[in-house]
Amino acid sequence: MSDLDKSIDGAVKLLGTARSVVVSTGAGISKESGIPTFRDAPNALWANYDPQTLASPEGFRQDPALVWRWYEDRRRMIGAAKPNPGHFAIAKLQEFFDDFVVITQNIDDLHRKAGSQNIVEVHGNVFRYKCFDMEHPIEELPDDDNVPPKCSCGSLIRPDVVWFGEMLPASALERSFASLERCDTMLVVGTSGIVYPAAGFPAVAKRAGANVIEVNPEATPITMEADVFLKGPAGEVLPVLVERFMETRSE
Ligand code: BJW
Repeated sequence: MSDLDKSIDGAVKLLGTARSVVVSTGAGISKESGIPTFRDAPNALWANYDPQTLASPEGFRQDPALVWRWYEDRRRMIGAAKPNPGHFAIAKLQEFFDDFVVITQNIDDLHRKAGSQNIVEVHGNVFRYKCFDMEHPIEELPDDDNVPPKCSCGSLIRPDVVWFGEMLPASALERSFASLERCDTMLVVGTSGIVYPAAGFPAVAKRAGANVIEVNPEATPITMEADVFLKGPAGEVLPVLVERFMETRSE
């Protein structure tokens, strides 16, 4: 039996006694859908730009057209992507628990497309828009030639995502902390664990007494606080984990 097999058995045991589960995901879960992670090598078109600068209010103020085009480009790529076996495994797992919440830092909508139901998007969604100055939600983009287009209030329109230095939506934070404080098992998938406050979510769950299972091909700052570390790509590890968990349920 390989080390990974043993660890998966350990994770299955934890899930076997779980009643309240939080799954917290980052860019790594969507990598096997063809969406580059945030800290991957940038694609050639944007190789000269730093995502940390583009994904910030300062970056937008400095060059709104550049940031708008970066998001248009990513939105097209994300729109063409499909959920992978990792997303589907998480959606399958929800069927076994009355209390099951997916907290995602991703803006790509792939958990919803895979069938997950109770999703908290802490960094927004790239398919929604709001205006920069007043945060008016924009239902339909105006049909004009402005780049970025303008809200009826005159402000520039931006994607409804959370940039560095911005507050996360209060309702998403409230739902996240409530679920983290009541869960007994947390699955952390595909996040580098360096962007706060999401990087602190496993510590919140641990303090509240939960077991933490991490899935990632690389160790992260979260690995130290994880009870079980499943080293590998989510699209391979999660289907095996969920399959074995389901076998124990039918025994
Ligand atoms: C696989 C895989 C496979 C690969 N399977 N896995 C406390 C301390 C220090 C700083 C701060 C702090 N609190 C707040 C801050 C400031 C800042 C912050 O955290 N900075 C750090 C960089 C130090 N945080 C904020 O500004 C947040 N706002 C906030 O807290 O407001 C209050 C406040 C403000 C200012 C000061 C203090 C308080 C907002 C953060 C918003 C982040 N926004 C972005 C962009 C969203 C829109 C967009 O996508 O364009 O969110 S940045 C980017 O990082 C994106 C991601 O959601 C986020 C996290 O990235 P993630 O998901 O972890 O991806 P990667 O690429 O980093 O890692 C991928 C992982 O997958 C790796 O581990 C791989 O190994 C793994 N992987 N293949 C599984 N197949």
